[in-house]
Amino acid sequence: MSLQCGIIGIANTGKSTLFNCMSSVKAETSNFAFTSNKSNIGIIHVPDRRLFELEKFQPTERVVPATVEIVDIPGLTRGANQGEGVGNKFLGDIRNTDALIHVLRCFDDENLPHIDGSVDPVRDIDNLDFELQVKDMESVEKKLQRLDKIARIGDKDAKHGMDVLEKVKAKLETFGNMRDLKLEAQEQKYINDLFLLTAKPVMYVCNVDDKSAAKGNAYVDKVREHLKDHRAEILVIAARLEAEIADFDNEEDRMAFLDDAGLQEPGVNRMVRSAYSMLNLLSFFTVGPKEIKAWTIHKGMTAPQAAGVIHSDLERGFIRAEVIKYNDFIILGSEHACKEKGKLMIEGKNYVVCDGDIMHIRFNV
Ligand SMILES: Nc1nc2c(ncn2[C@@H]2O[C@H](COP(=O)(O)OP(=O)(O)OP(=O)(O)O)[C@@H](O)[C@H]2O)c(=O)[nH]1
Ligand SMILES: [Mg+2]
Repeated sequence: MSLQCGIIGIANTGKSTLFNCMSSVKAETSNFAFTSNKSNIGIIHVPDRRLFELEKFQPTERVVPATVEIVDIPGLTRGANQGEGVGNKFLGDIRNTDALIHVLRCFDDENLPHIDGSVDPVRDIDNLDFELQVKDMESVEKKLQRLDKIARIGDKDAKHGMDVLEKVKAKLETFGNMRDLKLEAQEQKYINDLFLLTAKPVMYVCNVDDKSAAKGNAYVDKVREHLKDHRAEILVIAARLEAEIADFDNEEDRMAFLDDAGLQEPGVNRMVRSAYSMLNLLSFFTVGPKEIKAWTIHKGMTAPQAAGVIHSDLERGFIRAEVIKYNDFIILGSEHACKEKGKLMIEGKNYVVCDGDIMHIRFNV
């Protein structure tokens, strides 16, 4: 279930700073544009309070959270599509990701000049989108030429493909992103192989000054206004503050610090959870004295498929799943109590696993 979420944005918006708050692998941060010259990959724990709630009722040797892979990609700039800055190479790194976290500079800092001269997150969104659109356009043009050749020798299917690609082209030419173009399933198949950059799901992180961590600021308002017709998620995070929070070893100090900033939890926790859900992932749990563990599956997976994530034998020899809903377990306090109250469900091969299901797989191989 190795899905990747890429952190993108123009130079110096705080991408690496955010990445470092989450990852034990550390990325280089600096206030010079284009100092970063490689992407950093980190396996990040998905914060899930429920795991620790479960532990209160079932003492265990270890608690294992779900993980997600996050890539910190160096800043893009105008002209990246032509290899400006270090851009070109990184467009390739973006292609390999499954979803994007777009970090926007929404803070003033005289000591940190913006590469385009002023702080304007809406302009930055448009600039970055444009770079990706140009790149997608290249992919589309190439495929159009290919299909044109086959269409000329009478291939009807190629003609259908060309019609779809022309639609895509029109979208990109008007500065649109593919994620906003609704295609039928039979149209989608003509572009799946292109892995278009502007088709990837995206969420926006507004990196604000410390004081605006809880409520946002005027830059954030502009971003919200600009994106109001898109269903994109917008998070407000103060990256520098997050870095200080991440530095505390002591949980009490951390809580006090968060409280001062008007926050209930670190913003990066929200960010990782949103990324997880944007990737269409969810967690089910296994709960026992050896281990309480969150397992990652795609939304829509059935009980045998989910069992296969634990071990292929469990899928092959799947007999049934015993399922307790997280809330029932927390309210009733034990598997035994859930059974007595009829809250332990016996589910078969077609059961679609829900987020928070506590599962016990019966199998035979
Ligand atoms: N004032 C202020 N400075 C910040 C904030 N977040 C990051 N910075 C500073 O901005 C500079 C760039 O931060 P990075 O995290 O390296 O930015 P980046 O987006 O990874 O930059 P590139 O990789 O070069 O694109 C560093 O000097 C950070 O200390 C913030 O919230 N407020
Ligand atoms: Mg960086």
